[in-house]
Amino acid sequence: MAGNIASSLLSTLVRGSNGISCTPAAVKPAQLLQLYDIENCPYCRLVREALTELDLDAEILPCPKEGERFRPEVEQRGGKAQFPYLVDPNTGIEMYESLDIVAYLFETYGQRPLPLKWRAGRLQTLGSMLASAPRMQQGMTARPGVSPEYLLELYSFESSPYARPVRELLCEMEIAYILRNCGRTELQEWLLPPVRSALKITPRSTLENRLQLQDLEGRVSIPYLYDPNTETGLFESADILQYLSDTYGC
Ligand SMILES: N[C@@H](CCC(=O)N[C@@H](CS)C(=O)NCC(=O)O)C(=O)O
Repeated sequence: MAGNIASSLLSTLVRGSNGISCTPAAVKPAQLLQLYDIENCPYCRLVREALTELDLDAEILPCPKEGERFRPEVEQRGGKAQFPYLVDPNTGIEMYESLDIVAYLFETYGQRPLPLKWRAGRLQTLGSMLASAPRMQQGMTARPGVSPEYLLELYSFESSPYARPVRELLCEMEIAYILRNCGRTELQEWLLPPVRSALKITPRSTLENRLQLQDLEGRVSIPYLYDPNTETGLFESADILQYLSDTYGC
């Protein structure tokens, strides 16, 4: 597990502050956005970073290589197996191309100019490719798993080194989930949860998902998985990975 987190941390460091801090979108979609996604795909990462930065939730439909659960849907809807693929039931728009999707999200929901870093889109793609390298094949290829009846919910932010392995396993197992974004808006949130507890600091986030988690569990630590099928809520990436394998592995 230590090696797993170390290489995940390397991916996080490569992306600098991308996919961590957020300024919430001006408008929140009434219905969940749907993202057909491969976790370690550098293009998909860009879209998930934008989701964190805009504080937008989404239903993630994992499409790892050799996956049979959601891949065919993309081919039927858009005509080819290329990822990411965004479906927005609020506007009826469906689209390929990571940088077009990022621009669409900022325009439609952010309702603010596309930040400068996103205008240098090709540089972002290159940086994201470098961030994929340390994770190699993790989160890329399907492994057999059972499909839960109700959608799991993952409280996460894109560049969390602890949330990444959980998203990778969900992707490999082709388990669809609601991505509940929990980006950072407060300086104190950069302190790791154990340090916060030791110093008795409770950051006062205004983000809906962070407030919800604080109310639900009395603390905010990322990742947090809620499984409505078994009414189980879990912090700690290692425990979540074990739970997913035990509950939905074949
Ligand atoms: N220009 C596209 C490139 C997307 C792309 O090449 N995605 C790869 C995954 S990283 C893909 O769809 N490969 C086909 C496959 O996985 O079957 C974008 O920015 O979205």
